[in-house]
Order: sequence, then C-alpha cells, then structure tokens
Amino acid sequence: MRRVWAPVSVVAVLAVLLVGQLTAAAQDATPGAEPGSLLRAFGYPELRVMITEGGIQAPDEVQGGPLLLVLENNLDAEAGFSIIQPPAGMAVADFLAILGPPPGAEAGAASPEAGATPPAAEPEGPPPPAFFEATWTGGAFAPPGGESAVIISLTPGEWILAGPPEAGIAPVMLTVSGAEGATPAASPGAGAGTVNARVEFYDEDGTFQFRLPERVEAGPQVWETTNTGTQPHEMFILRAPRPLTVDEVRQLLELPPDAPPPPGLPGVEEFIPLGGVAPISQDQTVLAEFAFEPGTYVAVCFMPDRETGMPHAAKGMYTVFTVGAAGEDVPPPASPVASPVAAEGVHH
Ligand SMILES: [Cu+2]
Repeated sequence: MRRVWAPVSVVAVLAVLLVGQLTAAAQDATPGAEPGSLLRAFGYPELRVMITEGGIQAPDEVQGGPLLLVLENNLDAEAGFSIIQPPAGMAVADFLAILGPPPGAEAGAASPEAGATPPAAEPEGPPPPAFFEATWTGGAFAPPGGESAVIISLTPGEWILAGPPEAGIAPVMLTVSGAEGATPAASPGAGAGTVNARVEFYDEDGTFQFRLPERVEAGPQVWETTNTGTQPHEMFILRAPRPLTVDEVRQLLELPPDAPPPPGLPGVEEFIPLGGVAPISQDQTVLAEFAFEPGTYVAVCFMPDRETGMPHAAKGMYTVFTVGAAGEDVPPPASPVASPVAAEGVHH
C-alpha cells in the first residue's frame, strides 16, 4: 500500500492554516460587510493586534476573559499568529524552540553544501510532548492589507503570540491580568450576540472528528467551536467546486503532492479556502464568523497526532457539509458523525 501521509511539522501546520485563512478572508470581503460585524454584537473588549514590517504590535497587557481579537495586517503578504501558553514550568524560549527556528536564523548556514537549497527541516515522528501540553487558544490571520476578527477567551498568565516561524515574524508576549486560577474564563458564547451553530472538535478512542450541525444555512453566521478532545485541533474550511462525498474527499486528501486528481474528481486548486479556526486545546472555545454561499464544503484538521505525528486528517478528521439557500431544504451532510447539538438558532 502506498504511504501517503507523512509526519507534519509544526511549520507546515501553521502555514497550511495561514494560507487558507488569507485567501478566504479576501473572498469574504463582501462590500459593506465589516469583518467580524456579527462578532462585535457580543460586546467584548477589543484586543487589536497589528502586523507591520516591525513585527507584531500588541498591547503588553490585557484583562482576562472573552475578547474580540482583531488583526490588522499591514504587510504586502498574508500574516497571522497563534496564541499559545507553554506548559507550566517550561521556559518560553524552550517552547519556541519546538515551534521552529527564530526569525533571521540562517537556514542551511551550517550545511556542508553551501549554496544548495537547504532541505526543509522535517522532524521525524510527533512533536515533543510540550507541543500538546501547551494551551492553544486560537489565533488570527488576515490577507495582505486586510483585517480579520475572532472571539477568543484568555485566562490570566503569560501568553505567546507566535506566527509560523518561516514567516519571519518574531513572537511577542502578552500578559493577561486577573487572579490566576481564580475562575475559568467565561464561555465566549454566553455574550450578547447570537450563536448560529455549535461545532465540536472531538477525539476519543482513536476517532478524530468534527461534530457539525446537520444543517447549515447560507449567509453570515457565528459558529461556536469547542475542542472536547484531548489533543489540539484546528478547523480548516474549503468550498468544493461541486458536491462531493466523504470518500471522494478522502481520495483527494490521500493524493501525494503534485499528483493529478483521480478521474472525475476536481483538482485541489479548484477548492476555495475559507479560513477556519486556528488550533485550540481541550476545553477551549472560539467564536468564528462565516458567510457561506450555498454549496458543498470540506472541513479538515491538519494538526499532528500525539502518537504518530501524522495529520489528524489521516485519522479521519475531515468531513463534508452542505449549505443550502436560507429556508430551503438541503440534504444532510455526509458527515460520518452527525452532531447531537441543535443546528440553528442557538440564542443566548
Ligand atoms: Cu485535529
């Protein structure tokens, strides 16, 4: 049997998410619709972060709790970051070392083959345990010159804002104030705005899945996404060029890089990345805003598995869902795991 899944480096994971987010944000730029306008209705304090030539510009300190994270990207390239807290007792520098080389590090400088293109550093097997023991609490990505918004919840302590190491943007620290360990941060979905759908990221007994609503309406909407699994998960959403089954998506995901699609299936470049949710750890909740047009969509997680380092997609963490015109009956998604959660109109 052909081996198609390789261990995924952290860099690759972040890069994949980054590319997706960007293109999507550009596609989502509907005239008159400010990014995150539905999220603003929740009324949370805004945490505004800018990315410029000088790096990430963020406040040194914010009050803990739910926050509207707004990223303003002033670069000519897409950019973004994840918000991560190293495991208790681990130095920030030691944790950053497992994410990748710092900006400015000369790749291949020590290589005996000077001048040759250095091979990408592809670690064998899974990342170190600290990768999984850290707290991932979401992140933000924006297209060149663009903006994006997401609602996250930060608990008191020291957090790292870290972009993909290969993007050359230095990580910065953010102090979240409040009594450490006093109370868990309130659930972001308990705010004044409307949650239209709930999504679970789930892993149990070797089953890795998204639990999506059985029905997704077209139009602008807020999804409350919670990781009820034990490993960090992300959700990367793409719009398919035509209806697809879960099995067809599997065939596409298993294609080796640069291989043509099987006869009758669309090419990977025909999918439109729509962004998604940056990696979140167990019990973390993020609110994300989407504006779906009717069609077929794929959700997939590329985070590495703790045991093997393979992307979760290789363990089945992908699904297909259908968006119908509002008020119109649509067939249920082909998801092998239907959501037990109410799909629409979850009001608070
Ligand atoms: Cu996952």
